[in-house]
Amino acid sequence: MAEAFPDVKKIVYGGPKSRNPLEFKHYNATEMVGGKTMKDHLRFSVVYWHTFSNPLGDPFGMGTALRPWDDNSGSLANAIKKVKVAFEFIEKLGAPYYAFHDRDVSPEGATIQESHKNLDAVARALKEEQDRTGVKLLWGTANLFSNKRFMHGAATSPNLDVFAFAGAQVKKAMEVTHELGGEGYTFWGGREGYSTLWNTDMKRELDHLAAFLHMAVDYKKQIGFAGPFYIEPKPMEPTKHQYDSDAESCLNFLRTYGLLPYFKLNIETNHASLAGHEMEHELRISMASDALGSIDANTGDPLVGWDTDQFPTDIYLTTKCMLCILDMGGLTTGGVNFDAKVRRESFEPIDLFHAHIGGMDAFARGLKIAHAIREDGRLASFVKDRYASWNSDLGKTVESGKASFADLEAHAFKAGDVTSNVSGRQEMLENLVNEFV
Ligand code: XUL
Ligand code: CO
Repeated sequence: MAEAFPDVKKIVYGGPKSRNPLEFKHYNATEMVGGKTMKDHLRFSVVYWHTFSNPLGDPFGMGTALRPWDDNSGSLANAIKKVKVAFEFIEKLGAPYYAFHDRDVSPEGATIQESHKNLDAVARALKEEQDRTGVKLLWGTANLFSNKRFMHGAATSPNLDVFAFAGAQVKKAMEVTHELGGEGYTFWGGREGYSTLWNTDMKRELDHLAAFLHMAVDYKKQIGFAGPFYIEPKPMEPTKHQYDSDAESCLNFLRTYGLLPYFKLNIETNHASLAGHEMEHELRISMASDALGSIDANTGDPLVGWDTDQFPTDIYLTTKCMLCILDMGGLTTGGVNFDAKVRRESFEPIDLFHAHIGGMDAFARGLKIAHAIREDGRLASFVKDRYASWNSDLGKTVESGKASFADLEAHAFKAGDVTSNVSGRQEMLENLVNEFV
């Protein structure tokens, strides 16, 4: 088969002075940062859906993307042909991982049995290309939101037939993910939420979702799938309220239903901003429960109210992400997964390279800056010193859960009115970070 990107050679590291848009300026896969290669720190992943299957439509207009490899037949043969294109792209880019939904890679058949067969056929092609290139599967997932049968949700649908269909689909997607050596499996509740509470029994829907996820846990054990499950929070869109609204609501749900031991969170930047949080907030709150698994690296546009899934280019954003990731000791099964799409106006195949190169460079810079901030140590010591009063005997008693209100009262009576507050020094710390950016 002729190459899909004949004008693009393997993307190499050209260094910060390079003026070649098809070279990395900062991402140098084998360069060591703090005892680990950039490749191992960042674990970049390309998503199949936006990169190879998204025609770039928006609510006001049809797709604009030029994708010469797509004959728009929706046929199995075309899907298998596209696998080669995808791996040519990923290999030339030098990303070690990819991620997919079942329906991005293979077409839905007339029956679910036929859909399963289609997926098996494409999985064989994916396996061949994985073996040929060494590119690995970061995670798989099932698309439980595009087909009209999922109009009321999947695991939270009021219709048990839909719930069962979704179960059959996830079962198969888990099997295929496992066969392909996937390092994790993601649940994003595409339509698990509601549009109006007039027609919704919320408690029952949450119970159903938990039952569904428990079945997934049982099946994971049955087939010996060792990787973690990820839940990907998102507050809204397409429904007005999604049950997996943000990290805290996911953690509460998982704990309530005894699911937390089996799940970590996959945090996406644009979803965090739709939830009214900073990405860093979502990452830190996940880390507080030892539940940060992976990130969907993208960004929104503050002036456009929806999930625009743009490529991340903001160095402060990537620095904050990498500070969190380094603070937790690095990614293990997770990755920096570009759940991002080129703009509708960037319709040529080459734009896919520009977008990914920019995202990878932005994260490489974020990594280097975050590492330098940690090496410098001033930021961390400031935070540590800010809590110095807690190193007292009383502080230790409170933190060990042994103090009472009477102890606090005795302390307050003795200390009198508080004169010991010190400045939070926000501006000084912002300046300090700017020394490194
Ligand atoms: C949707 C989204 C999904 C998930 C996988 O906003 O982020 O693509 O990442 O289903
Ligand atoms: Co995502």
